[in-house]
Amino acid sequence: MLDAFAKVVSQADSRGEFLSGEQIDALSNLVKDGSKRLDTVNRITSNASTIVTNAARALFEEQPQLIANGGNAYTNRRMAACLRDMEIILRYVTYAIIAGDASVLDDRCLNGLRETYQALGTPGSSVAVGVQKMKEAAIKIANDPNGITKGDCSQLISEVAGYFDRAASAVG
Ligand code: PEB
Repeated sequence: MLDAFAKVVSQADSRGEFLSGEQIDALSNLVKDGSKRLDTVNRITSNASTIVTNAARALFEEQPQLIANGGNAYTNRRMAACLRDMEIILRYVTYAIIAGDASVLDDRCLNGLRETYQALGTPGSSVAVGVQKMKEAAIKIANDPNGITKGDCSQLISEVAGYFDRAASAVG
């Protein structure tokens, strides 16, 4: 598990080199825009249960067979497992955002997840749709201009979108 700083150190060390100017510049920008990152994680984290619940509701509206008798989210136990899975994925996405690096998401959440769903008979493509819905909601919340210093967050938001896309394509 790496963060943006540890990653650069590990890359440089594997070549036995000092950090390059570009690497230092990139980290310097990351520090400069650090409050945007912290605010984004704070907003997504404080709205996690809303994000998960609304995404699940929208998923079940689009794919009602999941909650029909015999569906993959039918019974309280499976519904709870489904909501829990979405929450786990969202939690690891927030870790990746704060770390500025996808490795925590890859190593601790996505690695082997497709195979787990295959073994369980859970449709990964439906999980992917749920993740995309969480992405839309999370970005809307992160981009809300109310109550926050306004600034250009486009780069950070596309990084955030990338972590959700990564999670969706790991299972979909
Ligand atoms: C992954 N999910 C499930 C299980 C595991 C995971 C390991 C089996 C064990 C259990 O039930 O607890 N666990 C989860 C995860 C990590 C982890 C992401 C990462 C670190 O440790 N069912 C649907 C939807 C979808 C869904 C499409 C969007 O219809 C999920 C939610 N996951 C779902 C369901 C089960 C499950 C288990 C329903 C229960 C499957 C079953 O027992 O039939």
